[in-house]
Amino acid sequence: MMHADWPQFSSRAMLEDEQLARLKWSIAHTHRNTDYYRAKCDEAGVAPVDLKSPADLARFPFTLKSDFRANYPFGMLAVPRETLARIHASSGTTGKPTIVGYTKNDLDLWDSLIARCIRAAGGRPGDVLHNAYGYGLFTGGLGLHGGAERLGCTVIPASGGQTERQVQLICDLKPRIIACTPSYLLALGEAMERAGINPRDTSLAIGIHGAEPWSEEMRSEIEQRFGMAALDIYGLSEVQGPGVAQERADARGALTIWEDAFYPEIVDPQTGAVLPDGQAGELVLTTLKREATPVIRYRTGDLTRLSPPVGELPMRRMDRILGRSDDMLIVRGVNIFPRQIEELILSDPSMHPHYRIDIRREGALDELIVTVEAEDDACGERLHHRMKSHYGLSARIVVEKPGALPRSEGKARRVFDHRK
Ligand code: DLL
Repeated sequence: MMHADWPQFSSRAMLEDEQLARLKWSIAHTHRNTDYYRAKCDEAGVAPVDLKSPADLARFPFTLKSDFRANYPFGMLAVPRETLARIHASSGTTGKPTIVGYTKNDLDLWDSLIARCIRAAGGRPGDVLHNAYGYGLFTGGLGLHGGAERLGCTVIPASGGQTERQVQLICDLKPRIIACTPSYLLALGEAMERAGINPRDTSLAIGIHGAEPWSEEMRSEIEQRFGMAALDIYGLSEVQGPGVAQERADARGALTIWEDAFYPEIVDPQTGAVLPDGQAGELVLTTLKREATPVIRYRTGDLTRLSPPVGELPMRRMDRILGRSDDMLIVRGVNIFPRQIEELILSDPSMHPHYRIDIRREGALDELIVTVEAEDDACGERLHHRMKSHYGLSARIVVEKPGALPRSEGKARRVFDHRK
């Protein structure tokens, strides 16, 4: 079934024509209406007329998270403040939040992209969608909400928290779709089990999960435990919020980037050089349609790889996020992403899917401590061994009783680097 928000591009060439026109518009709009980006362009000696093909984009300066901070609160706006319909903000770890603005058109675009995401995940008009992403300044709640209404779903705006009550609502209102972080879904599953409900017996058939990294092993765990399809949704506040890319039910394993709204590049995280499709690096995004806070070549910090379109849509795909360039842990000279540790934990059925990673400096040496949950201690030795043989890392494994680690209501915080 076709939906009005579904991409209308029948060929790659048609999409690329549209992208080039949109790139020209977005660069000119940002250059004309923001001081910070015009100054960056002047310094780099480029102007909007220099963009003749998408390859020319590489000559334009990057936009960084620090630009949002330096221009707090309204310096990133390319439209008069009076024309904003809404503001979202991401808290960030230090200092001032990142402010993102939306005009009415930006909200309309966002709704249509989220409607596509839900459609691509297998949702359809008339479905009940339980939305447990946090409502408020975070983009997850209101972002999914608007798009779900746009598609014609019945939305339950549950937000995060009050987990027992959410379980009750799920049992009574029988949603077919649930949207929340993968870690909060696990917390909901445990609450169901505590209430004597097998998550497989609920009405849930589709999960739309993102906002934090989650491994393929975590996906299998969720799909088995809930007896539903769990699909990946990606996005970030600076560029819009959720709905930049979505894993389609008919093309699992990578996420389709809505390339008519966002132009993706992959760059070497160290040098910033553009890498060819297929090579892993940092995702850089340029907004093609956003009015209020357009961004040109925004450095997401997220590591992935672009792959060719598959199936009916001519849009490229990206691998599920491996991690962030600033998430990578360097422990005694070994580079490792938290997600790689998660893979080992989740592939051992005796360990529960909750963990915490601590890194401390003891004298001159880094100590890596991985805390897991299991019924008995024996798995600790196994994990220690596998950490050593897979990654050459000797970790101290602490085995706690199930339920000992705190559960998240939104984005899980699992890594604590005490060296910083
Ligand atoms: O997390 C937007 C969002 C809401 C995405 C709901 C999906 C669902 P921020 O709070 O700005 O925005 O955080 C953005 O979260 O740069 C990634 O590092 C991470 N992230 C988001 N989606 C995924 C995903 C929202 N599917 C940051 N897989 C991004 C891995 C993700 N990491």
